[in-house]
Amino acid sequence: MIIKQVELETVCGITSTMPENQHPEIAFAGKSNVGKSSLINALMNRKSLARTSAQPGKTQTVNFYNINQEIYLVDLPGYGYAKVSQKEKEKWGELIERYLHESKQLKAMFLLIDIRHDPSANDKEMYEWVLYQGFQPIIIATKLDKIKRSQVQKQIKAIKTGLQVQPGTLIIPFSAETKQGREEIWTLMDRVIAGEEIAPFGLERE
Ligand SMILES: Nc1nc2c(ncn2[C@@H]2O[C@H](COP(=O)(O)OP(=O)(O)OP(=O)(O)O)[C@@H](O)[C@H]2O)c(=O)[nH]1
Ligand SMILES: [Mg+2]
Repeated sequence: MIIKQVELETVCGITSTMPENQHPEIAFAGKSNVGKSSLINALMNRKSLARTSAQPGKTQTVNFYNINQEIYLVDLPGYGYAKVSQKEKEKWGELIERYLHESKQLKAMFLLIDIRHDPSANDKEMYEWVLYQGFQPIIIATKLDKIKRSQVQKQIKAIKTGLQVQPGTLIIPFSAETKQGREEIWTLMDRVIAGEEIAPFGLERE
């Protein structure tokens, strides 16, 4: 896709009503600090439209980025950030859950996992929960520039094993620094825009 126009169109907090968008949505989930907002910037060719931070817990709302009036990238709050209260964690969890339940345009979910680390219990929970919601998430292994090339296959295997991914699950290594993986992710998103299912659905959506 040639990006002509991008805009942060809607920001939803815990008390907001979700928008009833008319174009396909693609959502990005993952633990705090994994690189969701950085990936969204890279996909949009913007340096800082999606706010990023070295401090975890930067994105605390569901943010809808409209590209060319054709597609929405949806930046979700991160989970698993130790420093917020249990109550706050529950609120963010509810926000993500409400988005997944209420969106009528959500066509694909990307789940981001830091390529340097084995998936956490929270990652596993999120993966299973997304499956349960009827999506087979595409995994993006982030921060590819932070490991040696010789470690990549081993870490991808660790992610596969750690999450116990469904057969056929795509895992795409990506770096927001070098932009490696960007084209592959856009190819998938273009197929979503064209109305194709980009991953086999393990379960029917409710
Ligand atoms: N080296 C490197 N750093 C990255 C990469 N992606 C993100 N970062 C850094 O990791 C930190 C967190 O990135 P964000 O994009 O804000 O992460 P997030 O998942 O949106 O975090 P929350 O909004 O807190 O959930 C920032 O300091 C980024 O610059 C990457 O591919 N390579
Ligand atoms: Mg963020």
